Amino acid sequence: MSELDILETSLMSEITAASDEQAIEAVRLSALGKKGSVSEMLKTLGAMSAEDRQVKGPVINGLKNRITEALTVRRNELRDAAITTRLAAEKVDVTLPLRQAPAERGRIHPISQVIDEITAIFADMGFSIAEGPDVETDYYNFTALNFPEGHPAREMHDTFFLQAAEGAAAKVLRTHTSPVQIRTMETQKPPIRIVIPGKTYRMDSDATHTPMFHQVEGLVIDKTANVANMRWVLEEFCKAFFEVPSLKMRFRPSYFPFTEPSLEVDIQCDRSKPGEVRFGEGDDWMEILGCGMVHPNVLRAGGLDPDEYQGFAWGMGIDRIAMLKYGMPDLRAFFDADVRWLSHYGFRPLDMPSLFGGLSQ
Ligand code: 2U9
Repeated sequence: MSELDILETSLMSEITAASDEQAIEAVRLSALGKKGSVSEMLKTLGAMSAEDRQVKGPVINGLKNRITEALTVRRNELRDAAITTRLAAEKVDVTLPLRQAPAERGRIHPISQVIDEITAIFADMGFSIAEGPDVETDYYNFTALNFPEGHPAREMHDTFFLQAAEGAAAKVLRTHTSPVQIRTMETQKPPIRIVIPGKTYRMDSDATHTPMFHQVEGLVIDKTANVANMRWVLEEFCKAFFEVPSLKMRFRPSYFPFTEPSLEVDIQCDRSKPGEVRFGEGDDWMEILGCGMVHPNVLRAGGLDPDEYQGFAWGMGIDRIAMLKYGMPDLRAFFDADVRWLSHYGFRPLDMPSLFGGLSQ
């Protein structure tokens, strides 16, 4: 075997053995690079006689061409194999279900949902939403609302008092959202139509009371507001909220310092099935809210003349009506921050309640 044949055999077996594109490049450099074995042979042609060159030239060039061709074939094989392996590794199963986006996994707390439902109903009737501070002065929480100094109704509210600064009057955690109505009356000219959802605080804690709870109140003030208007607003609200076409209401006389007359409202319900309450049917009653005509002293405290303006107001506990509507048995679970409870009772974030799209879907 000639030197050339030995070299060719050895290079061909190196080409066959190359297992990736990097290895084939190494073989190419060792044969055809500047100092490669085949390149070195080609260089010997220059020093040969014309006759020798005529014989050896085609032989060495033939070797170079066969090696070049073999390198190209093997490089293409290796490139194709690499692509096939990569495609197999990066295969995507488009039939797999999508992972839920965070916005879909999250749930709206039932209290937030019920606040959204209530405000959607009143917004549809032309009311605005008003808000105010949780920490209030004694004046806005009591005095302006016709609770006289030392009046037993102040104790009725089991108020949380905050530590007073030197020489200053103690502030309170608001016991109702009513201070917001006084603040609104002070700054807005009637007609006023507002609803006020928010957190309220009373020193009370048992199976049916939590120290922080949620209320929604409403206020209408103009020159002609009357009990008949109030009755209509509350009846429309209850029908829309409990999603029933009709519903009987019963008004009973009551007492609140800030309204005169004051009334408590019951709605018709059916409690004949254990563990279930249905509204708008049956002949049982359930207390749902309190209301009344705004007391003249309260109008005066808000800067309005009771001979010119009159108004009505109402209030209800959000937590209780949320439990009634969605059948949640334990009030305290509302505030436990238990994700298992929330994923069961919570609402989908993009299903915003509206009167046209459905309140609770
Ligand atoms: C102003 C004038 C009048 C708000 C009212 C009620 C009746 C009422 C309770 C229901 C259950 C609170 O959560 S609860 O304990 N509220 O019955 N609230 S009238 O009357 C106002 C408020 C502000 C200036």
